[in-house]
Amino acid sequence: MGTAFSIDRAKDLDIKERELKGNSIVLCSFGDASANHATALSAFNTASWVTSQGGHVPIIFICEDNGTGISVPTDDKWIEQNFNNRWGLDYIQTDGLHLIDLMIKSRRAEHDCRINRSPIFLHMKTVRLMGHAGSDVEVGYKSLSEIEATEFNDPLLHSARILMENGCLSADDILELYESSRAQVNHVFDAATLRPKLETAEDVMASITENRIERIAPKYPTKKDRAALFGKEFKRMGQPQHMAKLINYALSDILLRYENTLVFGEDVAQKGGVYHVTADLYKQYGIRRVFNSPLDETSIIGFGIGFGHNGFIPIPEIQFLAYLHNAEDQLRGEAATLPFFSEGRFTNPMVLRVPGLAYQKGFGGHYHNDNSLAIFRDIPGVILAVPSNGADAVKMLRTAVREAHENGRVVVFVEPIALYMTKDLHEPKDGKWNFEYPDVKEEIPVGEFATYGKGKALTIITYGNGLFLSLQAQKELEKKLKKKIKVIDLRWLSDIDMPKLLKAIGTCENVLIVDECRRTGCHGEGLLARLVSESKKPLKLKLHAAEDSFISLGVAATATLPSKESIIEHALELVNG
Ligand SMILES: Cc1ncc(C[n+]2csc(CCOP(=O)(O)OP(=O)(O)O)c2C)c(N)n1
Ligand SMILES: [Mg+2]
Repeated sequence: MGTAFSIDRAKDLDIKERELKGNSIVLCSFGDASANHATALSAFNTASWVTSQGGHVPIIFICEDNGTGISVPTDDKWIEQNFNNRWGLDYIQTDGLHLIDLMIKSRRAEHDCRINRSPIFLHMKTVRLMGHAGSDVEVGYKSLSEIEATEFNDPLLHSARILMENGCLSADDILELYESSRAQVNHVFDAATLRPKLETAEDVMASITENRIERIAPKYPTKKDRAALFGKEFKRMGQPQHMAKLINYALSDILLRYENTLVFGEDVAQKGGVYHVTADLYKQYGIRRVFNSPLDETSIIGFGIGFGHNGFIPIPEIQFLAYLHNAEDQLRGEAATLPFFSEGRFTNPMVLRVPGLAYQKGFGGHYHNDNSLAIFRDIPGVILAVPSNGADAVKMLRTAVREAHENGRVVVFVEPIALYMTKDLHEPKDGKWNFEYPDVKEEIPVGEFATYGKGKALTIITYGNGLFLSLQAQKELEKKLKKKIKVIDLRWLSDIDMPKLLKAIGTCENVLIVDECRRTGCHGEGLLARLVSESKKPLKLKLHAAEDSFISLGVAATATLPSKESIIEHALELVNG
């Protein structure tokens, strides 16, 4: 669906990296049982939704209805009743056992789809022969008479009969066609079995991040272009600003530099996002590059996947971290696995922005303040960025887009909501969490962490809100300990450079990991294990993570989370204990 949506958009915007011709259409095939799947329903719904908004989604959904999903029957009328009358989705039914009907209806579907650039549901009735797969024994759930009745309706025999009855082919022609097809299949089979096999772990893993994209990032925009884009704001860009504003500037600049980038998600266009992070982008770039999605996270990432296939670098937004779970299969089962499945022939470059994590004041609860990134810990190949301040966020976002553009990578960019508008670090009006907008050429490479202080009494390793709180704690701890400590901001939670991290810990014995996420499955848990197994010298280690709880409302909103005070307490226990 996303790919279909990308076709006319790529043509309109004249995206030079586009893969599909402007008049292409997409054919999406699936079975009657699969038509019930949430992901499939999301695709049908979103294709109709985009059509209802005047958008173009040239796709033919072909449902091969054999009346069964492995052993579970589908009612004869189920598919027709469900899809026959949906707004924005044209329904065409065809008899898969009747070759001529099939050809006429398929051509009509293709013609209508190509001309109208709108979705079609082609319902093809057929049969299933010989069980679902090798290990499936039909007699376990079907009677012999049912199996015989189906065998009698072998589509191949029906097709041969129809071709002979209509004088298209003779019996000999059909047999010849049959044998030459057999030879062709055997040939392809032999070629496939002779191909080199994957043998080592390195062989297998290369394809997780492999890509055959040969792209380099476009030139930086000129000062003149940027001045024209930002208008009055251009002069103000030198002043220190909070993270939300800085990310907003960065997105504007990215859209200017990379003509193949798109920003979309719930409320990102006219409203400018719930936290105004995408404010004005719609005005600057228009509806073709900055647009609202339907309320469906599956489709948001689905759009991203499809646009990524067709030369775009999508920058979708999931409105809040907890809602990522509604779409996690798009990330794990589709986007992240595609290069692996295809030996890098296909990738889904994308930068998925996810405002999230806890500590919001006066708003939140268990959805809007969710504090778990565990879902991203076990997806191979996904880059995970969690900036802690505006300047880092800008530089990391640029890296994320370049990684997607040049290397086809999927980058998840988690923005700590509580720090969006934060300006002060130690005391009101100190302005220490406001930062200047970094020069357009500045980036922070994946895996590069930041170190605050050089002290050896203690190393705190953290990220996101944890960094903010640990820097507050650092000030007091150094007074209490009468010694200096250092705080490390990981910035990237994937691709942690362990040798460099161990070097940064250096001769320091005490290491406190501060993780704002729920203890079970948090990245700090993994880091703890790695430090134990990879450090050559014994370390005194402690993990201070959030409780295994959801976030409550009201005064207890931060009760389960690390705080400045609790960090100090754990640090003193570690150093003095
Ligand atoms: C998300 C998901 N759930 C379950 C399965 C296991 N599975 C594979 S095929 C199948 C039945 C599919 O039936 P249908 O969509 O009617 O296609 P058919 O095999 O009949 O062509 C199931 C349950 C799967 N592949 N993916
Ligand atoms: Mg089926």
